[in-house]
Amino acid sequence: MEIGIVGLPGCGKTTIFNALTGSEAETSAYSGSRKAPNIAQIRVPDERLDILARMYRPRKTTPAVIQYVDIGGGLASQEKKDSMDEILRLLRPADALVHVVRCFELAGQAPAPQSDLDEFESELILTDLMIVEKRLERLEKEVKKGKKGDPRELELLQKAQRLLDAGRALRSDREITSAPELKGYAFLSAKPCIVVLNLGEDDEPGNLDISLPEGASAVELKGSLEMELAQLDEEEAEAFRKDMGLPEPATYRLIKESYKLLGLISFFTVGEDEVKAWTIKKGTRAQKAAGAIHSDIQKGFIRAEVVAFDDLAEAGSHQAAQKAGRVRLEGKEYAVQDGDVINFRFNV
Ligand SMILES: Nc1nc2c(ncn2[C@@H]2O[C@H](COP(=O)(O)OP(=O)(O)O)[C@@H](O)[C@H]2O)c(=O)[nH]1
Ligand SMILES: [Mg+2]
Repeated sequence: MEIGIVGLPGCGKTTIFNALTGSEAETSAYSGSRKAPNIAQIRVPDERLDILARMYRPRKTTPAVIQYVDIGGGLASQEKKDSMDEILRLLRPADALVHVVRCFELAGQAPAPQSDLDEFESELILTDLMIVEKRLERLEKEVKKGKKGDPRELELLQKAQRLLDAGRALRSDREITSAPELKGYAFLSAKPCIVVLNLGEDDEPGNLDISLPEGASAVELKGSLEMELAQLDEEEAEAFRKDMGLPEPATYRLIKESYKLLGLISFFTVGEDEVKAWTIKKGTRAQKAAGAIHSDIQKGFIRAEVVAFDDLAEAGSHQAAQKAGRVRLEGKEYAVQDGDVINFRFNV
């Protein structure tokens, strides 16, 4: 899973990137010249994985990972065409966007979160509209030349154009976001979006009255503070957090929110070799989930031996869970639940 960090220059993208990943990428109040994108992977924090690791003492514990990309720069209206292509190329693979909004004073400039938010949202919409219009033009020319094309694609693009023209993001239109015909376009406004309200150190959370874009959710963070904490070593950071009465890094909320927004869940595989978290879409069937591990397991699927994490943790061991009748055998159509600990039985 990959998440692109976007927002107006100076909103704190690189700061949030550092806070999330513990990196030390250079932040700047003057983001005139664009630098190479910052890319880093983080381990998805999950207490359940830690508990399983304590139970099984495996040689290796592997968490789910999320990749964050901080691309810098703006979008359509502020950038030359080639840099826009570059931004699109970098953002295209992203599964979701984190849209950072400045809520702190920067170099004497008072924050204007609502108008910044709206401005950047319009950038996303405008960028998509440009892509749609270019494509529709091409299709029309092709039709004139006698080529048929895909009528469904045309219909969907026309619908997208209507929405975008009306200033609406594509993300809340299910028909558009789920259409296989449009997947290749990777429309920015169709990606799930989390708004990060980047607060100053002294701001009280919960005081902003912001109307969010359609289909987006919001998380408040103190970017600079979280970045400093993320750059400390674990013990120091913990001591600081205790002092300030912060239960966990605020970035955890953002990561959890990303999971929820993307409709993702985790299941686990356990053993002496490895305890591992796997990321799948909610509702995935057992046989398909097996494919996340290996295509052979999916192909040769026989049964899934399943125990819910809570049952396993309560029983204390797999054996005890089995005795208590908590271990079930499920078939290929079973919808895997968040926290399932699974042993797949399969033929090779
Ligand atoms: N006071 C305060 N300053 C911040 C915060 N986040 C970023 N900044 C400052 O704002 C400027 C721009 O931040 P940066 O992360 O480089 O923004 P970017 O252009 O979106 O990548 C830098 O000078 C940061 O130190 C914050 O939460 N509080
Ligand atoms: Mg930056």
